[in-house]
Amino acid sequence: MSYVDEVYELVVAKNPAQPEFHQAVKEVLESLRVVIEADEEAYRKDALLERLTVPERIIQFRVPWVDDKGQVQVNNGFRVQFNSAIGPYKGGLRFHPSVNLGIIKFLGFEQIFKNSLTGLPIGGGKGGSDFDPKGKSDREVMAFCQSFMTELCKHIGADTDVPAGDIGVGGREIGFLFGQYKRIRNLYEGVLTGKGLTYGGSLARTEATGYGLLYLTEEMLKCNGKDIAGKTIAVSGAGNVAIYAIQKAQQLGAKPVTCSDSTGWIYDPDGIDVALLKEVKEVKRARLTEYAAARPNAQYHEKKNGEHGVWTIKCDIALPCATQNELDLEDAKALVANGCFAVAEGANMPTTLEATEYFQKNNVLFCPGKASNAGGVATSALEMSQNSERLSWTFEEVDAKLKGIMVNIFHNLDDASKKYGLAGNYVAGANIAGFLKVAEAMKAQGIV
Ligand code: NDP
Ligand code: 2IT
Repeated sequence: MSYVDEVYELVVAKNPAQPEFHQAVKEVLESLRVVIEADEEAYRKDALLERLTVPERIIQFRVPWVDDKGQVQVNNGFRVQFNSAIGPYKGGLRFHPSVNLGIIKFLGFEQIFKNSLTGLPIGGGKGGSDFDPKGKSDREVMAFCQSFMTELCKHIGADTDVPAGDIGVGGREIGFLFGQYKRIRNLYEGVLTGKGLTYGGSLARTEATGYGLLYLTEEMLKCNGKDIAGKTIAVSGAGNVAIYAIQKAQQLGAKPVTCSDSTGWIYDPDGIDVALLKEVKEVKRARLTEYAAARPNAQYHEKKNGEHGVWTIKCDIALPCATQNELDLEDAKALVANGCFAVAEGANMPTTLEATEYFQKNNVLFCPGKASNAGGVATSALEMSQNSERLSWTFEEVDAKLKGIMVNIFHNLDDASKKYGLAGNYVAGANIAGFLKVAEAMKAQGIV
């Protein structure tokens, strides 16, 4: 059996009931086949792939907190420190009821390659909890965050592991987490990114993932003889990534016409009203029904099981920005039938493996999240640089660096795909380019 297949079987056997982790590993290993098989014995002797797929450290802990009724609640907390070959662990925290160890491992594994692609010195990690911030008071969120950080602070630090936001973790949560870290450790350091601007945050970090997604999409289109201006875009999600993707798409002359949340979705044929969307989601933390109520031409659809939501709308470009496996084979078929020619992932692994294959077979330009959503973590690394030099850069400086990084990422994966005879396969290009740097660093550092 080939080394790649052997390691994949081992991962499945040793990590039972973690389907998202298996899926992420499968995608990466399939892409690496051409690289590994060219030098299989050396990789096997070093157990490079086994070391790559086993996290350096997993921290799992109890998070007890008291709700507004005086009831004690208990959640599970996780931090997976996956790979520190090229820098301190770096990656977000996700607070969502679906969070379990397998999901955090899939996200941490993806983060290794994403962070490598940014060209910046950051290793891969991820964490989170099955805590649901929805419907909780600010005091409850604070109580949870303080309890979560009381344990997490023993394992992180500006040069060790630097968490940030992800689903359910935004500016409010980062503030509470930072306050508790500083209080317990008595250290004012850049231990978290996505901080508020008054206490060490970077301008443009809030916008970075969505803006970066559009910078990369624009470059991918340009290199394939297409222009983003005038294109209709279907976007899913209505959170941090989706909102700023919609905003930048509009600035580039495109027309995003959809968004969605966990309970329903919007089709707004006039184009999404970003100011209204921000008011509903960022300020009121309300449902999209409030968006529809304020926009007479917008249609609101309740989310139903097995229904294909935003992907049934005719569009040129699709940007999935909500969550993993939200775009399946049926959705891919509907998009292709409607003339969609490009897909770039804002979320982490939103497209199933079958859907990805379908896009590739049908010549849809497809960019995987580990490349197209890397603008968030890249700007987090820029926040770390600013914290280290105790200076703040202007919005324009950070935004220009972000754009340069995204354009560079696209060319790196495009070049890697061509070098290995897989031109146009940006999934393979991203995985190979991300892997080579990490593998080189791991080899140089010996068996650790
Ligand atoms: P937010 O919490 O800000 O927003 C998430 C959005 O997706 C919300 O609209 C939410 O709905 C919706 N959503 C979440 N879970 C589901 C679900 N199971 N079904 C349907 N809709 C769902 O998170 P982000 O925007 O930060 O993250 C979105 C994606 O982007 C994630 O995959 C994340 O890992 C990825 N990502 C985020 C980065 C960042 O910097 N924030 C960087 C790179 C990737 P509702 O409003 O109802 O909660
Ligand atoms: O998935 C991701 O890249 C993030 N949630 C952002 C991580 C970070 O450290 O900014």
